[in-house]
Amino acid sequence: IPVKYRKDYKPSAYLIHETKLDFDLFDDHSIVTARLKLQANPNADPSDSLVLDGEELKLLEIFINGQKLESAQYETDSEQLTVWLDKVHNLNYQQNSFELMTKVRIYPNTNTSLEGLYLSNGKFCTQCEAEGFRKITYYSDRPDVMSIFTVRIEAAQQKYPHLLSNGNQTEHGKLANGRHYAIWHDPFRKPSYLFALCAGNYDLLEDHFKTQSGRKIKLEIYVDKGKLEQCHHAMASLKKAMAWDEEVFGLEYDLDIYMVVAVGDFNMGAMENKGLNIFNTKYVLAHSDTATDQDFEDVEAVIAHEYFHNWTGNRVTCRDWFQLSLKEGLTVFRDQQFTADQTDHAVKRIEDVKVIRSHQFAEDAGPMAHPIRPDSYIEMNNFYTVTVYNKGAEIIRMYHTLLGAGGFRHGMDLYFERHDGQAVTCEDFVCAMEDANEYDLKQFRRWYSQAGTPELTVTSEYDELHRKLTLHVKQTCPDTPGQSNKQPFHIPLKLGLLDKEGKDLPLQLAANPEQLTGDILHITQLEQSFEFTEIAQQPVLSLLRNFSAPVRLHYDYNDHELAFLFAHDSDPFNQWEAGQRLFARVIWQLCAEQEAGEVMQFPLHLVNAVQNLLSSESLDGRFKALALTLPDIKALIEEVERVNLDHLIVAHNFLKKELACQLEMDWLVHYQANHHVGKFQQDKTSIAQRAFAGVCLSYLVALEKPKAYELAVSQLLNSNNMTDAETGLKLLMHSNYEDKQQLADDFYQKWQNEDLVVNKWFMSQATDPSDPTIERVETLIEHPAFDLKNPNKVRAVVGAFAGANLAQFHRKDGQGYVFLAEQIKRLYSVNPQTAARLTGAFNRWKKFDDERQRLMCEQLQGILQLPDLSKDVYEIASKALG
Ligand code: DPP
Ligand code: ZN
Repeated sequence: IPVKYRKDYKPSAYLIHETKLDFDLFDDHSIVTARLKLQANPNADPSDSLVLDGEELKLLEIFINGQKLESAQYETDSEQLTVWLDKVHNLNYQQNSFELMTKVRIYPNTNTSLEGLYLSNGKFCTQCEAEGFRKITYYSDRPDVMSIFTVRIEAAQQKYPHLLSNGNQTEHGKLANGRHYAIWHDPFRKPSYLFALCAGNYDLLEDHFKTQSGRKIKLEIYVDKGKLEQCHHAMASLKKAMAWDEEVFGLEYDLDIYMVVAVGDFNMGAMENKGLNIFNTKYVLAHSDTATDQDFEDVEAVIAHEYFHNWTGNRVTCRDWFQLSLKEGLTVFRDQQFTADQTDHAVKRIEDVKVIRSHQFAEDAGPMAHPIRPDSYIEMNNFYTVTVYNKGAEIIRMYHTLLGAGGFRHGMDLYFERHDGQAVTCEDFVCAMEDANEYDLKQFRRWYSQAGTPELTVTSEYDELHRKLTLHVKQTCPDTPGQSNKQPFHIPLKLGLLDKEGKDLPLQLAANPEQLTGDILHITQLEQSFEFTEIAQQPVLSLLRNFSAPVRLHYDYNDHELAFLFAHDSDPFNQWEAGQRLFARVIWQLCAEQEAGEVMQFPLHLVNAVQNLLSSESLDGRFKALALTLPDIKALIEEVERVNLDHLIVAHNFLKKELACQLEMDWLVHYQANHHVGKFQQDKTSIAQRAFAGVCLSYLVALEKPKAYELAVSQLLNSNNMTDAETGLKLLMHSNYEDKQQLADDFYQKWQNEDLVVNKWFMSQATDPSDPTIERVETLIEHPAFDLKNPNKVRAVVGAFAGANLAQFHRKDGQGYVFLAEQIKRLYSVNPQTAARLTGAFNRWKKFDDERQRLMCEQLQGILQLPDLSKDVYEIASKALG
């Protein structure tokens, strides 16, 4: 199985100046005619053969400059078309441009991979990133080949009244036999991965946006019939995103029309095709009856993300797929900033860091560890990862931290000034930041090349006599597959020193003042010491404020210091962090007690800390909800070399239940004060109250008392919004409530026509930690609402089970592993991408006990034995076994 390497990059031998595509769409096949204006690339090695990518295409005709090619002049295999240009008569292919015409037949109706052109709920749509365009026509399917596209679409008018592609519609009309056509022209050069086509019968929401320069942009959202009422939030989000990008980055939209099409069958969240975004319905549709507050926030974020790609991704794109983080890390950072501005900076930061700790740290420490700019891959689709996206965004955030908002903006301006219209590299981005700010980023570049999560170990000494505080900082980074002996990173360590009242003391270094910028300490060496002067009293250290770098921090806090930070830290991220550390310490202590065969002891000092937080008048409800949530088990697992999962789960449950008991009245009082049944509102205060009330209810349900179950049942049945209903449903499904099956059945009856709600129903059952769940999940995949071909459904049942139900997935008898492997076997030829994602659930097998390790490896080996295994799944499974 071939591996692709970043170092092997070569420019394409031929450029494609113009791309004219004709689509003749029929229910059972489509004919695609491509007319490509090609020219030898002056910046590449000359070649006598033209090699184009193409997969699953039936070549019907091939012409060059109007000359029909004979079989001796070209060849096709399962991946490529090769034309021996030197065998084509009278063709001066080194000097002149020439036209290649191909006509192919494809079968969108049987395309279940959801790459290329396919049908979703009776409507045509495309997904081309990363390498799906080659399933549509023969092409140089790589991001550095950019072309002007003109697209003609023809289809039956009644069934497919809307015919959409990128850019502006220039023509449309009726044809014989009930067919019609439309022609679209995109004036911006683009790579094939940004091509899109949709054809179907949709409901359409129309609006417009006036840009800062006064241009009026048409905005259109296309959805399945009957879903119009669920589009208004997406439209409002789009307008907010457009305004934000003008305001914060001075970036205005460029075409006259911006379209979003929602489809139910989609591998990713959404796709930023030029002028024609295609979205998973999950990230467009939102109505308070069917979507939670979190769903609303997610829709807003993904709408913004894809919109922001118009500049960071489309106007400036990637030279090759190893550079993916160039557009994704940057665009995730931009959408994070946008959401923070719309909601709450601290809450958003905490949510983003939770993703890093639970998912990215795990990836960075596992068999798939890769730098944000990978050096090699077998299947590019496997590299749309939390590392490339979310750690990539953390790296961009560090520029922002180091250079300030103004410096970051200068760097962005220079980046666009230099590279608008080009396909570039991560290195080009670093250079723009460096040159715009005259800032040396030589060492900072290591964040692009070295994988693994750096560890910072900090110790401190206070010298009362000389009013000095000395910090000793050590950095290391573990070996990762193919990389050892890492060089030190440039790590911005944001910190504060708190006096007895919790106020921040002024920061001043005794020597090397350049090592401190404001409250940022520059960690650049393997070991460094810093001396802070004029520190009048022994301070409490608040380190890595706002999670200023994607690292693990080790500092030996005692309980008293953590409680102090939890109560006083002016940095809300670290305030939350202190609480999480307090909880984590208790959980590990409870594990140790089990290990030693002792009775678990609940430490009463927690009660005070939690009670203070609960009753705080100044803290936001969403912040409280996050601070009262126990650390995620996945993140905890990443804190230790190997885990006794059974003890960890027992400890986690014990702590939750003890906190529930100790503070029973408090949970109830705060629940009642924050849970409202009256008129539904979705302002910030109401959202915060729902979040807070939801956490209070989760503690009450942990009491396992009839009274508490009644509250949850009442919330589920009487709520007038999906946030409250889903919270009630989930808590009950995960409890021992005896009538929970009846509640589940009723919920399904009520919502069976809303796919996205049915997915919540699936998920709440698949994540039930109790023992009969595997058997239950076996029945769910037989349920009429389940569909193996629909990734959202697969994720809601199988993905949720394997990724978010640790107790059952890791059941001791290995049945959880068997179940997952069986689903991968059913799926790998239907949808290789989604099957590969599922396979990743085995990645952390080394964390567990010998028996679980053995059981997981057995399943991975079985997967590797499968006939015609897709390279997507092969790459994940083979790397997992190492
Ligand atoms: N659709 C994916 C995203 O927007 C890939 N570009 O991140
Ligand atoms: Zn993206």
